[in-house]
Amino acid sequence: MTYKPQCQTWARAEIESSDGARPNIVFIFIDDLGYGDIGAFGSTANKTPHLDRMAAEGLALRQFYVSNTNCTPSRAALMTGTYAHRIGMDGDVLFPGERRGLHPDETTLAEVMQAAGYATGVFGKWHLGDQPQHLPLEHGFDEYFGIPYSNDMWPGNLRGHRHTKEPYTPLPVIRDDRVVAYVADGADQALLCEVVTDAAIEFIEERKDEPFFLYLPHPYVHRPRYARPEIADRANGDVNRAVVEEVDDSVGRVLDALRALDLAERTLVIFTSDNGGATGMSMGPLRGGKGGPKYEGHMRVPTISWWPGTIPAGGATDEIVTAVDILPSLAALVGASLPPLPIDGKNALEVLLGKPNARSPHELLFYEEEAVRRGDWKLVLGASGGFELYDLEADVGETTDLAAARPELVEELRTLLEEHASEIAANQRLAGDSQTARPLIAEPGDLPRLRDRMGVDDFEPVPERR
Ligand SMILES: [Ca+2]
Repeated sequence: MTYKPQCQTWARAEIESSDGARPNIVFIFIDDLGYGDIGAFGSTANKTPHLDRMAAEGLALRQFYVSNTNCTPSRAALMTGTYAHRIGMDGDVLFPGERRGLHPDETTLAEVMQAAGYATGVFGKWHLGDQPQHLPLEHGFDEYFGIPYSNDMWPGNLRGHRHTKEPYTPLPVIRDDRVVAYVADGADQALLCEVVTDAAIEFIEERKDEPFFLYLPHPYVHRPRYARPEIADRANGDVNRAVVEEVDDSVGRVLDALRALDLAERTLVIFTSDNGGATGMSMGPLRGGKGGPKYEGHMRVPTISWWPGTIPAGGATDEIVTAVDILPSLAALVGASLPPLPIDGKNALEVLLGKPNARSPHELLFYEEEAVRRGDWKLVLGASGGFELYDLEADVGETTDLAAARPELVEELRTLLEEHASEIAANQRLAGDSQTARPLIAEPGDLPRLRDRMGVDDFEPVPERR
């Protein structure tokens, strides 16, 4: 990998759509999907024709990394272009009624887009704080529909709250800033992919005449997994496969909606996952999965960018792009200002758009504060409890630890990692803190079940086999 300095913001004329309009942006963020779970990234188990077509018409980013190995910090980094640790959003995920949330002084990608005149909508799982001051409408989104945190934080989780062991309060479904329904059971869980897709498409249709930023963070394929019978049947009863294929359906519906409205050539769509695959998912050739030491499978995620007429069809790149680069890259795309507080991401727009000879803006890649990559060399605080050294060019599966053979390189990379951790520790900012925090709903009360709100009849969902 050759290092080149970050490119400057592009002149507006270079990034306009062919008809001169500013491009729309759609960012699809799957929960816990692994590197090897879609056909375009080598899956033979899952049928993902829409994602395969998206890759055939767009660009596969084979070395795209999220910044963290679980939901809350990964989303915080994506939304702010800043390492989660720097802004108090690292560590464990947020739980219902928690005081912590994204600080109001942080600038989100949605606020960047809003300031540039974009309509903004988020449909799906937020997970950056469930208190009123932490919800999406307080962070730059005009519209929101979805669940405020993970779908396993509900009374159906009989183990209770991970820390307090208390039973969970009902899982709310929120429209804008109001709770409008709740996820009552497995049947409601089985509708979560479709319901957020419906809301996203409605947003596209309503906002088709203005530039829009659509963020679609799917609650799927996070456990628990349930499927409607017809979708489970299509996947031979394999619910892990069924939920991936339903995500593929969702992508197909979104791209079809853009085509039908004649917006395909003026819309950049990016598809990726928030962290490595959870149990039942595949990392392909990579080691690891959700959580745990920072092996490639924990943080390298299947990523596709698509913009017919602008991104050349059928390409692939091995240039490194990270989730914190999305904010500055999209700000450059639309000619927006960067946040006033320092961010960590760099402009990787040329790589995202598949420009010939585009280069990664990263000389070093940090995997939280536990691993660092320079070129193809990677030092990781591994499962052994000590530092392990891998040559990713020869050994992408991180099977052969070369630390003992290259002590001087280990020391050099370790120093870089320590400097990185020290710099963040010296420049930390606070998370938001709600002193009146409590769960959004204590009981369902008069709220409808999700399927009642959607007008769907009762059905028997198919659960994941344990
Ligand atoms: Ca996740």
